[in-house]
Amino acid sequence: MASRALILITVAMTMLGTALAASHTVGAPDGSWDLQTNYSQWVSRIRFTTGDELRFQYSAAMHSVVEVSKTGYDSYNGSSPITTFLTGNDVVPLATIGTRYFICGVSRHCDAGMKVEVNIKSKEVRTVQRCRWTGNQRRCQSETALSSAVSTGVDQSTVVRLGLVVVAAGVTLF
Ligand SMILES: *[C@@H]1O[C@H](CO)[C@@H](O)[C@H](O)[C@H]1NC(C)=O
Ligand SMILES: *[C@@H]1O[C@H](CO)[C@@H](O)[C@H](O)[C@H]1NC(C)=O
Ligand SMILES: [Cu+2]
Repeated sequence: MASRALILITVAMTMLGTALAASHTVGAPDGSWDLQTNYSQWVSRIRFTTGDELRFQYSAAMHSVVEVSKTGYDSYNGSSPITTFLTGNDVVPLATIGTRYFICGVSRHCDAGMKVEVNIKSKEVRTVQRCRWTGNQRRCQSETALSSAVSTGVDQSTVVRLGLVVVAAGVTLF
């Protein structure tokens, strides 16, 4: 019985990881990668976690995407790019924790606001278990939530919450 429980948990974790990786179209839904969108406002509404991806959608004739260092970002300088994207439908996987910086490579577009700074946090799976006795049966409910390791210690786990219910009838599964 113990090994069956273990398999159940493993499957649940894998599904969580896949199902909750998000694709963030930059600027969406109100804007896109353009000269109008306020990107600091856009990022403030989103939680970026490892495994997510950014998608830049724009007219390739009008704009580009240049990933730069913080120095390049702060000085609107794309002359030492980390990566340059030009297709108009560029996907950037966010594989690791950290801050990444993107600007438009077209002259003066960065100064005009086409710059976005993305802070990628870790994906942390937390399982909370509650058990209750009814007669001689023990029922356990296990809730798995995704949260992010936030340096301030503030719990912001409510963004995505999946309830996983495992009922153990008469046996202790966990
Ligand atoms: C973008 O939005 C932020 C936060 O709402 C605001 O402080 C800032 O002034 C805006 N920037 C521009 C260029 O409108
Ligand atoms: C941009 O950065 C490069 C080095 O990365 C530097 O040589 C160049 O002078 C910078 N341009 C401006 C306008 O600051
Ligand atoms: Cu541009």
